[in-house]
Amino acid sequence: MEIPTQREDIKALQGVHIFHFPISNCSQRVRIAASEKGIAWISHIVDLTRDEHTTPEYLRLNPKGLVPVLVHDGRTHVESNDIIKYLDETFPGARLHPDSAADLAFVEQSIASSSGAQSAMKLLSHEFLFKPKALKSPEKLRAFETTDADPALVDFHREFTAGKGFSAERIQAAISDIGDRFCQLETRLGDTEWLSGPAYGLADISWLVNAYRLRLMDYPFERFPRMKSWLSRAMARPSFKTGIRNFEPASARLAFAGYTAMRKFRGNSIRHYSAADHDSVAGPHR
Ligand SMILES: N[C@@H](CCC(=O)N[C@@H](CS)C(=O)NCC(=O)O)C(=O)O
Repeated sequence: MEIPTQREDIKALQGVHIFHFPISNCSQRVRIAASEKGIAWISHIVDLTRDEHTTPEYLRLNPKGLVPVLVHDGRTHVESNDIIKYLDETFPGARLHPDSAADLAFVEQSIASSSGAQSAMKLLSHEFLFKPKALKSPEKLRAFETTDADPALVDFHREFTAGKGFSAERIQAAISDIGDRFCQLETRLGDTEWLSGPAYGLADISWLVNAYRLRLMDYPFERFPRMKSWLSRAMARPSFKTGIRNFEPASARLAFAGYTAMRKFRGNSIRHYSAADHDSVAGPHR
């Protein structure tokens, strides 16, 4: 989605510029698409851990205070799933959309589903991976609340910080949301090699970043065997390395693995919540 640009410095940018954060799933989506298309781009890191996405300057680039943002020849585009479609339509290189009308309809629908999954993905990521680092101190939260950031973004961090994580009900609802969407993708993979159709494409890119994120949390992929095998195949592509791995600090991977192992040991990992969701029994310990 293109949005008007007020910043003269942005209007002056030529070529492809991506404003992103290394481990943000939405940023990963755009980097993978750029890599699959063979697009050369200029990187602008927006450090979410330092709240660089809520500075007045950044909010003049994206009033929602979110990454990623694509600037192409001075024009600003937001919403990662729209950006990957834009890159596919605008640039030569590999075609990331299928030929058949039926496949195209599925691609559209599954990309919309991936966009719809973002609130659940964000909640689960903060709860099961980012919590040790992302909980804001009361002072940092107060400072965040006084920015002009989108009220929904402020509410999210307020709820996360106030509860030192999310309630069991909120976690369970997010897991069910993802489970429902995964069921549909699992069915699709019974008919086609890739989510996009016979060839890897936009639907795969859009979901890969979510599936990979869930894998880091030790999501029970054995319940979705086709998704599990699809994820391994998608991760074997060079664009996974250039779009995700190369931007993932080893320290972050270690921290995620350590936190995930600790929650598993304590009996309140995503696996425990998912089992409760699956069996409709009482939830895990908090
Ligand atoms: N619908 C947007 C969602 C973007 C989004 O949620 N970005 C996250 C990172 S993945 C963000 O900027 N979060 C900032 C925060 O939570 O403070 C898109 O697909 O681009």
